[in-house]
Amino acid sequence: MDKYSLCWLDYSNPYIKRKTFASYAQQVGAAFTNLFIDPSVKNTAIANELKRFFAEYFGVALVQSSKLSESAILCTLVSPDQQFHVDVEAELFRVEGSFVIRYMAESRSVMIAAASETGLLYGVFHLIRLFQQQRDFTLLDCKEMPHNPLRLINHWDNMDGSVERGYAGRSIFFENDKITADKKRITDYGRLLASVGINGTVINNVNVKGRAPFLITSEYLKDVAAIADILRPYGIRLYLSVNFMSPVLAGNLDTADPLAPEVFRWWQDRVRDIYAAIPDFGGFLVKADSEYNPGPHNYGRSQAEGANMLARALGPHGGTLIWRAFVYKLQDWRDTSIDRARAAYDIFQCLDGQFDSNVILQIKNGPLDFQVREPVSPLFGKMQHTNQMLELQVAQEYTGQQIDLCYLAPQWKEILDFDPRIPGKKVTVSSIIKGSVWNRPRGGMAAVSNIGRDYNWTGHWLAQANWYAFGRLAWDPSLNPETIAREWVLGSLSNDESIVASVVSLLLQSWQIYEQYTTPFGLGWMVTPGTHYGPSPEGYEYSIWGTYHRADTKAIGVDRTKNGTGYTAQYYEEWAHIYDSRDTCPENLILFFHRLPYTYRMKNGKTLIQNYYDAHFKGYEAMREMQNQWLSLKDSIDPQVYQEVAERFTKQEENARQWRDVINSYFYRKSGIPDEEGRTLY
Ligand code: GCV
Repeated sequence: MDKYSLCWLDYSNPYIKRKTFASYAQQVGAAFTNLFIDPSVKNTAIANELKRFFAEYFGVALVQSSKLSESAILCTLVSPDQQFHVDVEAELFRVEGSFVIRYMAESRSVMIAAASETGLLYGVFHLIRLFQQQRDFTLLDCKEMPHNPLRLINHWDNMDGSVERGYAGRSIFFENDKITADKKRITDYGRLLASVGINGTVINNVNVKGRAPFLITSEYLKDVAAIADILRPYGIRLYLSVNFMSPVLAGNLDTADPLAPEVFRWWQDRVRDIYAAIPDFGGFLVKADSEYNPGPHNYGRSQAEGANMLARALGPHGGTLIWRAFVYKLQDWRDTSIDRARAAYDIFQCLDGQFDSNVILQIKNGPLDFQVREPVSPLFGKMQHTNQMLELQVAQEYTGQQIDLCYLAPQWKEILDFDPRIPGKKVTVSSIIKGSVWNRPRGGMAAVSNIGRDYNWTGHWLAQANWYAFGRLAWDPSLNPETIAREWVLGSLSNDESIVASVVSLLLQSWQIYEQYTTPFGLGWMVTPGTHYGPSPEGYEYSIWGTYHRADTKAIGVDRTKNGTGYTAQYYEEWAHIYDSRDTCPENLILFFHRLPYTYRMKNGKTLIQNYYDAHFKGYEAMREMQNQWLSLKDSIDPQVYQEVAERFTKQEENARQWRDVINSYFYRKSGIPDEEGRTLY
């Protein structure tokens, strides 16, 4: 069994109990002695978590009783229709997972009320968060309702135990084509997910290869069900990625044509077996017709025909079919008429209205692939008759691979707040995916996981903050990245205000700094092919992957305007117009939309190339400042965390220096234009 940290649920961590903690703990200890759990509650995780927290954090042994008492933490189940004595809106309780936390002066107790056991559990974790913030408990009065119905983690874990784009060790679920026996770790995984409100997990890679197509067969179902059993008390439904070709790969059919009756029957049988083993099974996630994965296009069928066939097999059992919009064709780099950025919209927009009501289209945040900055996918807002989900990547595939510090909540927040500017309608990506804009029955947020079997789960200790932040934003997209970062630090690293402020500031700067020393202004794609870490300016330039910048001696970038590939026309008029013009296009995306000469004058009066040089020199210096800021925390935080993060910063420094020098030298050699400030170019 692995040894591992409990991240933000390590209640005995001494570093989060300093300064004013002792007097706060004394107040809490004096105020609460009892625990009342509604007798109808079956889920023991609720009481266990509260007792554990009080014991380990405050040193208080709560006494559980089935009678209402004073000086207690009370967990009460309510029915949305019941006139509840503390006057909470019925509407709130109709949304699964909602809860109320309130201090009740008469009984000197804190009450958590929810309509479901999962809601109570979420309330418990929220109360823990509030205690970690040392809130005045006599003032507690909050209502919480999850914004997104589905808050899903996607693991890209393979059955051999490897993790595609995994930077934190091997899979916590699989090893040697078997499901792992480390049930304890999976229990703590469930606690960590539930503590931030995540309610679904897809445990296997969307590239369903090796033995993975057999996960839905009797060979593995018992073991898959064992994982679902562990996660159930934490309100987490299990999902599986499936290969569209499964009837051929794992069955004995010679076709996977979605319109062939025997194919449908085969899936119906598998689904029936799955629900017999896992009654609350969530559903399937499918990557089809993409990067060598088969799909309905193999049979001349549309994406909707493929998705609906699977959705109809799942539907009678209450399952959801999540279909990824990450579909594009491999291309010849010589062919400038194809623009991969257009692919998802070109393939899916015309299918709006054709997907069944239990299908959700899972759309990556940008049109390409999780670059440090991309415009928001134009599909958000253009699929009014289709359930949609936003797909983010918590794993830092293109953003430093959990070696470089890159807190992504600020990026996600910009995406969630993006308004596609539908004429006459004020909406945001966040309201669209929730489903409320066009009354869609399903929707939510998904993210590619960044965890593995490393001691600290995420490779870089501070990358835990991304995992945490995804859950918090999926629950409440109105939270700001700073608040989330503070919560995470308070639960994980320190409660000393000066340290909290320092780590929060490191986190908040890190994305922009990473962008500066890698590929600012929306350029993207200068990563080393295959690994995607470190610079390789032309690594993808002459490849099949459709991610070109087409730099020559005069200019760089792809013209995606109406005069170029026409990608901008996929947006509503207002954005199309803004992006089409060099003058109005946001500069942080200008090289995504425009092909520009190196001598193009940017708003600060300097040329594009000078801005590129400056960004890299400044980005590197800023990275060094972050490193020094971290080093100044020595002796104030856990020595293991300090040391391991310091080691990551050493590697990040090498990486940032490499990016600075390779990219700057590349542009210098291409353009022949020196740096105005005479800094070294190679
Ligand atoms: C799971 C990118 C990654 C692949 C990943 C793919 C996807 O291309 O590099 O590793 O495959 O995205 O999202 O399906």
